[in-house]
Amino acid sequence: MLNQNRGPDGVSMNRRDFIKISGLFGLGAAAPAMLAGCAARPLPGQGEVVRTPTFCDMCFWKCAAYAHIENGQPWKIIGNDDDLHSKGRLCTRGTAGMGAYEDPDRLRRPLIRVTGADGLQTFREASWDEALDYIAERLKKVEQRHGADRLALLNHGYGAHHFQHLVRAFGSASIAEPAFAQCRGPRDVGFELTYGEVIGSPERTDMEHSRCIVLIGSHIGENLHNAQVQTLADAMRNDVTLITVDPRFSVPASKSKYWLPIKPGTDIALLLAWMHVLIDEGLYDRDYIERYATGFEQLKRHVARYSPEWVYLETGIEPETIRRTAREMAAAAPATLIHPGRHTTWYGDDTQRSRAIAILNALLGSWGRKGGLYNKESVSLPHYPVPEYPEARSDFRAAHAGRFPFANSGVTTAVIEASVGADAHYKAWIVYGTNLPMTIPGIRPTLQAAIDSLDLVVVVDTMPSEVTGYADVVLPECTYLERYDDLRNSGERVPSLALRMPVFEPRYDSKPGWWIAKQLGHRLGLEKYFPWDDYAEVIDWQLKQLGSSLEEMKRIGVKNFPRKRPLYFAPGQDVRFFTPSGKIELYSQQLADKGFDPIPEYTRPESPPAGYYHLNYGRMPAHTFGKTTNNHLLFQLAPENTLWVNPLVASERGLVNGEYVRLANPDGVVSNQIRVRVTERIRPDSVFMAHGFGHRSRKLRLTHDVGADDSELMTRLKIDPLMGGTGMRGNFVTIIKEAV
Ligand SMILES: Nc1nc2c(c(=O)[nH]1)N[C@H]1C(S)=C(S)[C@@H](COP(=O)(O)OP(=O)(O)OC[C@H]3O[C@@H](n4cnc5c(=O)[nH]c(N)nc54)[C@H](O)[C@@H]3O)O[C@H]1N2
Ligand SMILES: Nc1nc2c(c(=O)[nH]1)N[C@H]1C(S)=C(S)[C@@H](COP(=O)(O)OP(=O)(O)OC[C@H]3O[C@@H](n4cnc5c(=O)[nH]c(N)nc54)[C@H](O)[C@@H]3O)O[C@H]1N2
Ligand code: SF4
Ligand SMILES: [Mo]
Repeated sequence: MLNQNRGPDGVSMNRRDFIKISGLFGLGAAAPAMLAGCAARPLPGQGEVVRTPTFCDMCFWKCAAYAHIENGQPWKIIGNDDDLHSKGRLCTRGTAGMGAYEDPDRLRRPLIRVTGADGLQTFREASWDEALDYIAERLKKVEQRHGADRLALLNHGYGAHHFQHLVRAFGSASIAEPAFAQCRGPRDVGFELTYGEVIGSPERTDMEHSRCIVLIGSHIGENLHNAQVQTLADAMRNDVTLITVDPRFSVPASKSKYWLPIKPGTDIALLLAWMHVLIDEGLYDRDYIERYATGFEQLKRHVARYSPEWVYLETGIEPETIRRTAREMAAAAPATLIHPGRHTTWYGDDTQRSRAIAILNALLGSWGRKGGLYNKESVSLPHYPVPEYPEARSDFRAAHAGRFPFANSGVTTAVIEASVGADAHYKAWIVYGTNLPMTIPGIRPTLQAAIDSLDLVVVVDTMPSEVTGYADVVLPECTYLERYDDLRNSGERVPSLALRMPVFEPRYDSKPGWWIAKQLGHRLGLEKYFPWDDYAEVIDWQLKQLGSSLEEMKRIGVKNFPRKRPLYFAPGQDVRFFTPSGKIELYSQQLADKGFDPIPEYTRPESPPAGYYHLNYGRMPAHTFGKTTNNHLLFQLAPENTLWVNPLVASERGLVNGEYVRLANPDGVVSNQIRVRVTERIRPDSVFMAHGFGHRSRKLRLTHDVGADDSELMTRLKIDPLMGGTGMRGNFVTIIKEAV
């Protein structure tokens, strides 16, 4: 195997060169061919229509839906009216699900990396049997030589459950997903330290009943997580007082009573000043704090020095605005929600910022109260009986090497680092549904080094995303519209189950994740963990334990269940929180014991060097990261990202609306071209772009090289010492004008 890494002249090459060859999949060249399936169709709804329930996978919100096929052809996907989680509606991306199914650039057959006589590495197509045998043989070698715990799973998305099961059955507990270290980890750890519980997904925000909502970042409306948008709209219909803290005039900022265009990175100072005002003016919920919280006196002493006047100098937010907004929050409490956010890996002090948000909510008495953060509940769904997993010799903490004491989940970057070198802990990876090079900023050199060291890299994906170029074996999964997955059972207001089942037969030679995991399991001698022929049996068994059945769910798609516990605390109710003290911990002894600030402290962020701007990034409504940019339906709506530039910057640099520029960072990285959008909606010290563009994979023929990739420009990362989060916002860029 190692011989593959040497050229014919013995010159050492990268162990795995990134394979850029286009046209590997035996496709015709013309991308517009994809539209053929949609052409010349008679009026929709006239033919024979088949309606199949599913839940959406275009992002991670999982809205229940019905897919319609007419005369055997894809027609439309619409929301399921019985689904309280989506309120029966889909967003733009959800309705474009057929575009994922129809994408002609999809992975079609298993691929195995080979080195040609000329030393050039490429993929060759293989049968499933060959690809699976190849993987199983190498995994067995890893197990014999090093132990099963040396396999890591890097995963994202709902279908990953099948591979988590496989990896656990094999004997590894090293599982990491970008949803932790690149997304909501700091928030969930910050809230767990404070309340003993995470916020989780979907967020337990009771916005429809809120009378005051504070959004810090959280650009809901551009961030299109369905029910978040709808309940924010409900709140606005009810005349909620909306306060948005964002350096950019975001969509919710435009709907707000107060927009606080904060200096980037200074949010903790603002949060501490709000606490200062609430305590100083006696506006906090005294009864709630006395009953439920511990550490108030320490908090009071701590925030005394964060006066609005001092904080104004840091944040640029006028003292009077800080006071007035704090009073608005108090007037509406406890129906005041300081939104916990979701993508919270910003400046490296993110767990502490999330702690500050958690503490502010406590002062307002909003946790467990109507209009604040409700008690979430899921369905008690029995697990299909399989044997206990073997005890893994080590888990993901082996990768952390004593760092990140509050990481309750694998840190992707740490797992990747712990895979570099001959003595590395990890020897094999399965990568499922995550496009590591674009998802984890700053990782490319380490990723290449890890790939060079590992004995086996398997990538399971639907598309020829950049990550597939690093694999030894690429396994083509079919899309969510062609498979069963586990029932959706997320904790929220009303417990519910939703069904995902095949709408179509898998296209090409792609296969469902459950089938791939089972086939690998059998080859690894783990048959007893996969005692089903079809995953439908598992779902049917689970449903029957609850008095329902697959048969019923195929008709209704979603089933709502009664709650067993109240949604909110009763007045004066005794509550024991799952923290060490049993109370809401305003002061955290757990943090103090590990040498961290027990109450959040503010540290001044770095300012951009002369001629540089903060690199700000976020979502655009029409796309989910990089995974939908090649979808022809969404491409038509939003083909590229743009660079938001303040008019002052535009005039200083002679930039005009619509022209292409490049961005350069202080480490010499230069981006793809990106189109300028001149707008007052961004501060002059920052530029903004949506994440998910600038794909380098030539096999993504629509979106290849279109727009710029924020990840490439993020070479300076601030790692959260508490839990390993990748702080991405401390990066600066300058603008290079370019004649096109
Ligand atoms: N359409 C669409 N919707 C999505 C997704 C998608 O890909 N596409 N992804 C989903 C996922 S997984 C996530 S995690 C969420 C992420 O969505 P959010 O959790 O809303 O992301 P944030 O990073 O909080 O918000 C970005 C906002 O923060 C602002 N910002 C930048 N710097 C600062 C700062 O220093 N202080 C403050 N106060 N604000 C700042 C930016 O200007 C921008 O408006 O979106 C979800 N929704
Ligand atoms: N620079 C930068 N980095 C970020 C962010 C950012 O805003 N800027 N956001 C962060 C956040 S909040 C998050 S949550 C993460 C998201 O990180 P990822 O989940 O890695 O996001 P994507 O880039 O969309 O990659 C998804 C991959 O899954 C594949 N895929 C899609 N559907 C399926 C399927 O059904 N089965 C399989 N097997 N594969 C499938 C896609 O083809 C693609 O390769 O990124 C984080 N990283
Ligand atoms: S929010 Fe949109 S993309 Fe996400 S699951 Fe729901 S419909 Fe699909
Ligand atoms: Mo995320």
